[in-house]
Amino acid sequence: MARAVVTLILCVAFDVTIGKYVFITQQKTWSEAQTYCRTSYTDLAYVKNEIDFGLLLTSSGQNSPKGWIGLYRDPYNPSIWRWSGAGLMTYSFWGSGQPNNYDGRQNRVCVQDDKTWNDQSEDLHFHSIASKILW
Ligand SMILES: [Ca+2]
Repeated sequence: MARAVVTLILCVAFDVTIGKYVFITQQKTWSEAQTYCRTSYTDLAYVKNEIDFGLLLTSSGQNSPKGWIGLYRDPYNPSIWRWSGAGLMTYSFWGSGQPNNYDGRQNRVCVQDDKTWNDQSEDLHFHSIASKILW
């Protein structure tokens, strides 16, 4: 009986669809946004492919969902980008000339008005987009 329960729990845990994004209107730093998204939803937005990014772009119900996503520069290897809670970057949509690490302080990623990605300083305040895991 116990084994059946464990098996059932494992099956449920792997039956996860990440496809829902939530636009957070309150402006926060990247770290504040990460904490908020982890508390209220699942995490800052994770984008695994173009389909995900298309869903994200419609998350705000507006034309331009400018805000933080969960992508950050690896502190030990500046050429590597990681998703908050979701591993290495496998898809990106950088804007022209980005990521440029302007002033050597841009280690977090924000969706810009033109719907492309830009590395930004983590202490700036922007809207953000959360991922919400659907069961
Ligand atoms: Ca930049």
